[in-house]
Parts: sequence; structure tokens; C-alpha cells
Amino acid sequence: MTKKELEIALRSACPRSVAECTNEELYTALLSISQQAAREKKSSQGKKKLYYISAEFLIGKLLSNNLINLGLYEPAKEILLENGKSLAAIEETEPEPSLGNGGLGRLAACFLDSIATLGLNGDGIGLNYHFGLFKQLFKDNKQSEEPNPWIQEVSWLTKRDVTYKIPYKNFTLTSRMYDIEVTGYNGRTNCLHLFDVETVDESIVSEGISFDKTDVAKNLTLFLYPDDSDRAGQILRIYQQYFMVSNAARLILSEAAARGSNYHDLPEYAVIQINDTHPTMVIPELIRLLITDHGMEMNEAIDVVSRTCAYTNHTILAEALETWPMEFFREAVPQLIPIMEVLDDKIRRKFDDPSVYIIDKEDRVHMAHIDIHYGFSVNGVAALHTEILKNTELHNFYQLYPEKFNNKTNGITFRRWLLYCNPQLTDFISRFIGNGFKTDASELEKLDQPAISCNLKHLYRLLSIKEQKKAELAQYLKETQEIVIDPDSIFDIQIKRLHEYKRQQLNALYLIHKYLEIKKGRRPSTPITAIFGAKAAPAYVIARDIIHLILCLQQIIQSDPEVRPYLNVVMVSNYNVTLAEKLIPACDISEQISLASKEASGTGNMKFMLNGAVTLGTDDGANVEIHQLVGDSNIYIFGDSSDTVISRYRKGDYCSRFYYENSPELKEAVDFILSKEMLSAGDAECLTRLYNELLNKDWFMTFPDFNAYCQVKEKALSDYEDRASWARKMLVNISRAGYFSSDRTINEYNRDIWKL
Ligand code: AZC
Repeated sequence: MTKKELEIALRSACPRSVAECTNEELYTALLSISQQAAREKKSSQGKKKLYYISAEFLIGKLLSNNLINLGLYEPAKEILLENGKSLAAIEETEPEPSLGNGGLGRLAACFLDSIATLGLNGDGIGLNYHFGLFKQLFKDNKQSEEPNPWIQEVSWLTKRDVTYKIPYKNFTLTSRMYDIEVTGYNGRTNCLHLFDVETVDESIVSEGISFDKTDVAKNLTLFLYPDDSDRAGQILRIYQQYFMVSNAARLILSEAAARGSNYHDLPEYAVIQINDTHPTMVIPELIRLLITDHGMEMNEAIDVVSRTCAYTNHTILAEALETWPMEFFREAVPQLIPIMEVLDDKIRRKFDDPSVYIIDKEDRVHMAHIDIHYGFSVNGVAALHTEILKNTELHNFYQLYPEKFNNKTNGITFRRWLLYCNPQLTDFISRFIGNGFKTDASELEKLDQPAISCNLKHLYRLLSIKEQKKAELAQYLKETQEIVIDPDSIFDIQIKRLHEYKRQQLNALYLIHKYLEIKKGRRPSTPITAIFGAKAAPAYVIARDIIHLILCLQQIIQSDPEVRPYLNVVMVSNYNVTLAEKLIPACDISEQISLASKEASGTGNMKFMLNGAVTLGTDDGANVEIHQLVGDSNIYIFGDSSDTVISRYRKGDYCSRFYYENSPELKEAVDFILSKEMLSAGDAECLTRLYNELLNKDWFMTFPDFNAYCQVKEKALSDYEDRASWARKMLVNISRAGYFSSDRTINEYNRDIWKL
């Protein structure tokens, strides 16, 4: 579509002239134009098709991204500008779909973008949560939760006439499929299929996010990860997961048949990527449907399904590896039990090792075990993570099936995380190396050449882009959250789910230490702004306490005139993709400080690097690969290695109090949690609980890494002062980020697993 054609299309889609339209009207018009253009790019189905099933798709706002991928972004911006309108203002009217929680969901979204960009035949399948993940508010320095409605009259969802009857023990639910078109960059259009239940009732939610967990027909697709701290909540997860995969299985079988499959040859027509264990029930469900609806014999059905399904592991945290009591299945989906018993029985006959059984002696079903035995591929999401799976966490399985294990280091789509969120940096790059990097990210390496890195004018241009993004962020936070930050300070940012293993508490302890240093007169030469963004799972008490600690610290520092000019701590509320798009380009120091061995990969680390932030982190997840790519002098690495950590867990003799007693700085920072300043800003119960947790347990070992963290952070802060040499570090980081394009990752999935 040319600019002229877009102008004509806009004129006919708008109720008035462009200049007279409201932003909402323009949003509606642009949405329908891009949906139309996307549909025209729907491409052939081919023979084999990928289905990426995931409980989360954290897709972010779609308008600008779709315009970019359709080649309509620049013309649309110009036409709007000529009529006194701004695309950015129009975007503000778009609600962000709230279909994900963290990295796993954002990864799924980046993958859909790359699959379509690379012209691959592959759709996503998930659930259409009406309220998604909760909306986070802060009250009295604490997190509170509200529903996050995002589906409006006008939306990217298209209602389809696909519906199925999904059977549960005591009732049947009728499903409905909705589609969101996913267009690649100059690529084809695929679909994200989101299943919903027709009887869902938003009005049953009250007092924040409470609702009757037993009324499944009304609550099934209200929330992503409904609170599972009680039995009803846990069974609700089974209802949700089964709904997702039973719909998926039916769709996959009917599409395969339409493409010519006779079911016996299903693996030639379909490949299913199981994104973490949430979609695991697709395995027994497909087996069941092949037997009951298509007359296949059990052994053959198991074989066919095993050659169709592949599994990705995203975590080694024990609490996230799902196991469900058999009685839950008995209550919700008893039809799967005979299948799961056969699957377990086959394993017991073959292997004399209870650690690989599917049903354990407490009658719990280990979901990951189903995936590993009855899928043809098991992959981790970064080199270190896959090694840990092979050597430690899943070692017994690796010995049984070494050929199934493979690594696929995560990636991010550069369309959203560079072209869209940082057009200034995109222009800077194109000016030197042309536009090839937009489709072949490895070309970014060309940026690291003496003509740029030895030319002060170019380096200062790079710094001035960062300054501009910092000023834009400051402006945005002021307008949207009444948060005031100094754009001339160093922006040090930690944004990710709140979890003890990610160690926001370590960062907070540093900031307490820094606050106390400034009180003693040791002031930093450049002021520091520490920014956090994180949601805590509603039932995760210590995570909520850590948010409380950070918010109290924010209040103390902001009301202290001695410290305020040198140090600022802010926590943005309701951290989401939209905020990430503003925070990441503005960042100087990227905090990636998980306990080594615990962060499977991380993908925020890649987005920051691509936008010229320097990583301050542990040798964990994909940080290890970033470290190898940029070299020691362009990254700040600290802390115990994953080997040390793993063997310390094994010995089981970790004692945080020992470190507390042997480091005066650490002791001072920890004690401050119960100081009179803190207690007057916050809630004694929360602060005491967190203090005790750290002193008596500290399961994620913040104390042993505290001194090293402080030291290396001081080094980063002082290196920042030499602006030219800092700009060179930025340049090296950007130039080495090409490896982390999700196009590279998806090419590897396709080459090794999907074979489309
Ligand atoms: C995340 C991992 O924590 C993160 O390290 C990884 O980069 C990301 O998946 C994508 O692979 N996991 C999750 O978001 N959620 C769960 C349940 O693991």
C-alpha cells in the first residue's frame, strides 16, 4: 500500500476528515485498515504446520507494531502529522492486551513475530483471558490488585465460527475461537488463536480480584494464573489448562485432516511446541481423541503423538515444575486418567527408576515427565540452562534420552525492541551500515569499526540519543504516574517479575547502603536513579514484602533533602510491555542479578543490550552468552558461579547469618530494614517478616554476593563518568546483540525441531 492508497483508505474508514477525527476514531480506522492489509497477506498453508501452545502471549499493543510490519508506519505517521494528529497520542488509546505475566509469555510473542517474518506456517494457541494478569496499584506502600480489562468494542480479536464441546466430569462447556492476526516484518500473516467460553461472566469479580472459584462456567477465562493458594484455585488451573489443550487438539486434528492427513501420518502434518508444562495435557488428550474419535489403537496413538510433540523447559525452580494430585484429575477430567495410567505403566515396565515415573508414590502426576517421555525434543532456553538440565535437574532423563535434549538460546524481535521503541537508534545504525540489519541482525557487527568507535562526534551522537530517550521517559513517567526523575542522572533499571531468585532484594540492600553512605557525606559524582518495575504474584507474601521495602525506601529517600539530589529510587506501577518499551531505551545500567543457576535465560537482558545499556549481572542464563560476546570490559559480572551455588545447595549448609556477622556494610544495610525511619514509613509486620527471612533463610543467597555486588556497581558508576569510553561499551553491546534476534532462535527451532 502506498501513502496515497493509505490516505484513500483512511478517508473511507473515518467518519469525518482525518483532521476532525478523535484519536479513538483514528485508532478504529487504522485498526481496520491494518487488519484488512494483514488478511491480504494470509499465505498458503503448505503441508506441515507448527502449533505453539502457551498459557501466555504477552503481545503488547499491536497498532504500531502491525503498521511497521506492514510497511505502513512511516506513511501513517506522515499523513497524521499533516493533519495535526500524532500516532503516539492515538496509541495511548489502545489498551495493552493483558495475556501474559513474564518472560515466557513475551518470548511466545516474539516467536510469533519471527515465525511470520520468516514465512513459516505456524499459529499460536492460548486462552482469551478477559482480565488477564491483574492490574497493579500501590496503596500505603503496598501492592494491591484490580482486574485489567482490555477487550473493548473495537479490538484486534476476530470472532470465528469455530466452537467445540469440551467435556468435564460434571458438565460440558462450549468454546469459541477468537483470532488475532500476526503479520511478520515484510512477511506472511499467521494467527494467534485464543479460546474462550461463551458463559464467562465478568460481573462475578468483586473486592479487587476475588471471585467464586468453583463456578467454572463463569470464571474459566477471567484471569491468567488465578490464585492457586487453595484447592479450588488449583483445580481451576486444571480446568483452564484442559480447556486450552482440548480445543487445541481438536483444532490441530481437524486442520491436519483438511490438509490431507489420515491421522496415522499426523507428524508429517503437524508439530506442537509445548511452552513449559501448562499445555502438557495436550499429550493425553490427543491420544484420547485419536482413539475415541478416529478409531486408532492405543499404542499407535501414543507413538503418533510422541512424534508430534516437543517440549520447552523455562525454569529449574522446583515450585514451578508442575505436579498435580491425581484426585484433581479425577474431579475435573477423569477421561484422561486411563490414558495417563497407561503412559505411566509403560515407563514403569521400561525403567527401574522411580525418579522418572509419571505418577509418584503420593499419587501426584509430574507434568514435565509426560513431556519428556512422550515428546521427541526437550530444549532449554540458554546454553547454561540446558547444561544444568542435562547435568543436574533432568540428569536421569538425559541418560535415558540424550538425543532428545537440545539448546535454543532465547531471542527477541528487533522490530518491537529496536525499530519501534528506538527509532533514533535505528536511524543512527542505518546511517553507518545500511538497512540490512533489519532482516539479518548479524549485520549489526559492522557497527564495531574504528571509523565509529574512534570518532568522538559519532560517540557523542550515540550518547545524545540515550539522553533523548531518558528525557522522553522522564516526561512519560511524570505525565502518567506523577513520578519525577532527573534525566541527567544515571538510570539503573531492574524490570522483571518479582521473585526472590531474581533478587530485587539485593538491589534494595545496595540502595540502602548507598543511602547510608550519602548520609555519611560520601556522595556520588553523578546522581543515580534506580528504577524498579515488578508485579508480585498475589499469594507470594515475601515478594509483596520486597515491594513494600522498595516503596518505603523510595518514600524515605524522596523526603530526605540531604540525599534526594544524589539518589532517587522509584518503582513504576503496573509494569507491562508498554512501559518496557519506554524504560529499556532509556537505560544506562541493566540489572540482571539473579542467583547464578536460577534464571533460565532472561530476555530483558537482551533488549537492554540492544538499546545500548551495559549489563551489571551474574554469570547466569543468557548473561553468560552476553558476557562471551562483549568480553570482560563491556559488562560488569559479579558473584558466585553457578557451580558454587549448586554445590552449596547440595551441601545444605548455607547460613546467611554468617555473612551478616562478617560484613559490617551488609549488617548495617540489613538492620536498616527495622530502623525507625523504615518502621515509620512502613508496616512492621511486613518488614520484620522480610528481615527474618533474610537473616534465617535467604534461600536465594543474596548475602554471599552482597559485597561483590556493591564493588562492581561502584566500578560501573565510576566508569560511567568517562563518557567516551562508556559510549564505546554501548557500541560494543549494540553490535554484538544480533545473536539475540528471535529470527536466529526460530531458524534453529525450525532446523532442529519443527522441520517445516
Ligand atoms: C521465564 C524464565 O524465568 C526466564 O529466564 C526466561 O527467559 C523466560 O521464561 C523465557 O524462556 N519463565 C517464566 O516466565 N515463567 C515460568 C513459569 O517459568
